[in-house]
Amino acid sequence: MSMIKTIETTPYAGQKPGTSGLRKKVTEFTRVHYLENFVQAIFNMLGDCQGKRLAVGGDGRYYNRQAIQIIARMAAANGFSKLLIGRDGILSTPAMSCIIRKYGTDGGIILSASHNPGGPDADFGVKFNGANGGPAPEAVTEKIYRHTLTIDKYLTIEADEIDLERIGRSELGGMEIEIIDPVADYADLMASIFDFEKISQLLTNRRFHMCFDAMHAVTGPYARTILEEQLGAEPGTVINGAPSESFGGIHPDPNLVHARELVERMNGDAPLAFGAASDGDGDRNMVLGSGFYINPCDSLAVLAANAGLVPKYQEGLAGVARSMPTSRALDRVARVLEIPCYETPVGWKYFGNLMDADKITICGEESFGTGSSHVREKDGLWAVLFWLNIIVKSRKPARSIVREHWSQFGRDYFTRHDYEGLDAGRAGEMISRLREGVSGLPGRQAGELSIQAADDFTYTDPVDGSVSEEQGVRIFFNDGSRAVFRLSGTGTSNATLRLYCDKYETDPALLGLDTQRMLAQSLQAAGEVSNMAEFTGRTAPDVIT
Ligand code: VG1
Ligand code: CO
Repeated sequence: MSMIKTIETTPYAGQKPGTSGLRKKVTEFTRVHYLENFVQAIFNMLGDCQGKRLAVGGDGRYYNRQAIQIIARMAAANGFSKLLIGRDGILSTPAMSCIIRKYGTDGGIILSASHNPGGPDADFGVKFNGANGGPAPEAVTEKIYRHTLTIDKYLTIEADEIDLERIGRSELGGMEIEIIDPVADYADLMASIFDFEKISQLLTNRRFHMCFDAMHAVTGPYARTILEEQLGAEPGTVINGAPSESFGGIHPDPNLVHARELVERMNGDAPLAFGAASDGDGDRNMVLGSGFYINPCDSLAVLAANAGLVPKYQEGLAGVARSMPTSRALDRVARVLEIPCYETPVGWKYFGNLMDADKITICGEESFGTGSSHVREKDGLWAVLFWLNIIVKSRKPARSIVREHWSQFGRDYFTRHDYEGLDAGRAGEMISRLREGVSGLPGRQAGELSIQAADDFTYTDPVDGSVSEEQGVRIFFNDGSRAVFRLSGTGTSNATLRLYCDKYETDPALLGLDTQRMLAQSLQAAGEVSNMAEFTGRTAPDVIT
């Protein structure tokens, strides 16, 4: 048994987990004891770690492997009995959730900054998931944070590096290490949910061509195994499929701007039938029909409406949920299905309790995230397989599925405008002003519209009663449209302001129009009410989705 070493340390300010774990620049994470402090704070939050088992893995970005070596030595010193690690240090976020649940570990540590870029000058992140496989709820991240403020020592051992490449068991300072295939368990789970036989018929049909853009990130090995090897899609269906430490120098963010190669293949003279992309850690998805962009809010609603076509969900859904800024398209489906629809704050951690209590089966966010109770994370590849399952069973192309959905339920036009790199003080002030004045907004005129209702979103968890306040300012206009303001909690420099806007239309003549035009009036009104131009110094957003 190796000697346990107690290393003295002092707290770092700012180790407060945001929407999804602690995200910082690599240059910050590699400061002396920085990562160690945060990891020890997680262990201190867990209490007595003797005999506990943990899963560890990440999205393959720069510093992933080094971080795993550090965490393994610290886990051994803290008394853990076993560590499950994905081969090469790889585990997508949904695969991690699957592993925790399948092997019943006491939790898992995910090394990822999701869609944020990777590399020595880019971003890194650490997220703790609990025994249910889901992101730690607010009460837990708060405890971890409090430990980071008082930390004065951490435990580690002196030991050789563990070999991350070879599947199998070994030992480190009295703790068992098991290197596992990162894909196999996840692939088995997918096969138990969807109609693989039917999907395979579709993917081997010579007239159906699709493309999956893994964006040089973690989903590559998963998509290649499942789509190409198991379901028989032609080789080359998965592009950018080898995870790289810097994600090939791009943002592994599945949207129309960053997934350029995919977007080109979906448009032009000979567009493919179906396209999809996933993000750095594999939990997000963007899906595209032939020359047709599918908004994530619509995608979520379509999946819920057609869940009966998927073997796992054919008995029906317990309920559904969406994050507050996500359009209300899902609510309309829930009403028809006569199931409850919950509205939660932004971030996947709020869905966990609802799933654990069997209140919901499917949920999602406007930020390209959809998932179900098969794990406790959003799941990119799951959403893609869901779409393929619907396409083959309904015998309709993606575009027709969405168009018919709009004719049946009406269309919720939705957009998000991001203002990036803002001065944090000014952006914070803008939100506080809105918040303070929110009760005076109803009745006020804004541009061409008038305000009917406004509030600062507060969520009371229906399962444990915990209350989350200040989750975004909502403004409801007299034409039924809605605007939401909030600040991002995942950035690593300055502030990002998000303005979300949606509007419902049922007139058949108004279902296929341009989103920005349809929402222009509401966006204008929202800008006026918030004095956005004055606070941000900007006249246009940096990113529109
Ligand atoms: C963003 C999205 C949110 C998502 C979060 C983590 O958070 O808006 O919906 O849950 O990223 O996704 P924020 O606070 O920046 O708006 V991921 O794929 O980074 O784990
Ligand atoms: Co992600």
